Amino acid sequence: MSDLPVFPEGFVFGAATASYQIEGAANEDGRGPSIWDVYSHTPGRTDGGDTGDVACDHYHRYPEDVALLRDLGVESYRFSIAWPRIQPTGQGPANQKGLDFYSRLVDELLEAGIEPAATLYHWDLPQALEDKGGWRVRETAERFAEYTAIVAGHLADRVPRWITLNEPWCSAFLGYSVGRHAPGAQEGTPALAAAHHLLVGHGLAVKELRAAGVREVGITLNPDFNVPATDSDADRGAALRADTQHNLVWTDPILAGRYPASDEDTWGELITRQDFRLDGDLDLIAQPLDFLGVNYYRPTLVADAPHREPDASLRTASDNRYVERSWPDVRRNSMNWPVVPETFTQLLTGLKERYGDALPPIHITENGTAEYDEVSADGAVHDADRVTYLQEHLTALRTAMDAGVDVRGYYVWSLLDNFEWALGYAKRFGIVRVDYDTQERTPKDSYHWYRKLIEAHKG
Ligand code: IFM
Repeated sequence: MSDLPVFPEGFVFGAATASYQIEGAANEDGRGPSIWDVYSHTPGRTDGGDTGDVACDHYHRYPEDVALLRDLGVESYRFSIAWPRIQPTGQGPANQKGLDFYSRLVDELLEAGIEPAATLYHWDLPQALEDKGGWRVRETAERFAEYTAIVAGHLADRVPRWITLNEPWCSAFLGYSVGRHAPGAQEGTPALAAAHHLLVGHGLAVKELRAAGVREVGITLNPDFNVPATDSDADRGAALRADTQHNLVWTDPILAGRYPASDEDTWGELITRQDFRLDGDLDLIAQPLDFLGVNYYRPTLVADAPHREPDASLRTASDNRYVERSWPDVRRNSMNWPVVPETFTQLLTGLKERYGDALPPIHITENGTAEYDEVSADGAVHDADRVTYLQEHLTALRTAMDAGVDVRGYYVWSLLDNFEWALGYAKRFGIVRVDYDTQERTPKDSYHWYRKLIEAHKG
C-alpha cells in the first residue's frame, strides 16, 4: 500500500447507495409509486425492461449490507430516503412503516459504529406529484419541504449529515429535456423551471433541516469537467454553454447567490421569457452550507455545433449548440466513459478558483466505475480495472487537497451492484457483486483493496 495517498486525520471514508437502486420492496408497507416505477414499467424505457421492483432486496437484507459496511471499516454510509415510502402520494401524513424502515437502518448503522449520511431526494419523486406537474411547478418544492420536515423530525437526532438533493442536473435535464430519466419528458422552458424549482426545494429543505438542528447540511452536485475540443473561440463558447447547463445553473445560485451570466447565450428565449424566478429566491437558494457534495466520474470534450432543432419553439433545454466528442487515447469503462483521473484534480481546483472562500468544505459523495466484472473460477471477482480507477482517482483527489481544496470525505459509488437507471442491471458499479438470481453478495477485489486503505488510516 506504499504507493497509496495518505489522507489527513479525520478524513471520512464512506460508501454510497440510493433507495430505488437497491431497496426493492416496491409495493410493501404502504410505499406509493414513484416516477421511476412508472418509467421503468413503461415498455422500451429501460434496457431489458429492468425495474427496481426487487433490485438488491436491501429493504429486507439491510442487516447483511450493514455487516458488509462494518467489515469494510467505513466511517460513514450515504443512503437515500424514498419519498414515496414516507408520503405515498407526496403529501399528507407520514406512513409510519416507511419511517420505521429508515429508523431501523439508522439504528443498525449506529450500532455498527457507522455514521449515517442521508440524502432526501435521489430521484424517486412520488408519481402523484408528477401528475400535478412534477418539478415543473413550484408546489413540488413546497411539498419537498414538508416531506423534509417529517423525515428530519424522526431522524435528526441520529443522522448528523444531510444532503437535500442528489444531482439535480439529472432530475431537471435528463428527466425533463433529454428524456432518458423519469419522467422521460423532452421539453424547453418547463425543464428550466424544473431546475429552478429543484433549487427552491433545496433552499426550503435547508431551512427545515436547520430548524431540526442537524449537524451538517449540504447538497450533492455532479459537476461536469467540460474541455473545449480545440482552442477556438467557438469551442470555448460551446464549453461555457455546457458548463452553464451542467454546472453554473446550480453552483452560481447556491454558492454565489446569482444566476449565471451565460444563461441567455445558453438558452436564449427559453430563459429570457421565463417567469419562474421570483424575488427572494436567490436568498433562499444561497443559504450557507456546511459542505458541498461532489460526484465525479469522467470528463467531457465539447465542440461547437448548430442547434439540433432549428425551430426555437420546439427546442428542448438541452439543445445548447454543442456536441460531445470522444476523448482520445484513454481507457473506457463499461459505460464507455473515458478514464482520465487528473481531470478530477482540475475539476476541484477549478471550483476553488471560481468560488474562493464561498466554496464550503467538500465531500466526494460519489466516485467509482462500472467495469466488465466476471466471476472467476475461484468464485472471486478480480476487478483490477476498478482497483486502478479508485487508486488513481483517490490520488488525484489528494493532489487537489495539496493544492488547497478543502475535502473532508470520500464515498465510493457504490457499495453494491445495483439498478443503473435506464441502463438496468447490466452495468455494475459495486465493490460488492450482487447475484440478482440468488441475492448473494460477493465482495470484489476492490472491496478488499478499499478495506486495506481504510485500515491503513486507522493506524
Ligand atoms: O448510479 C448513479 C447514481 O445514482 C448517481 N450518480 C451516478 C451514478 C452512476 O451513473
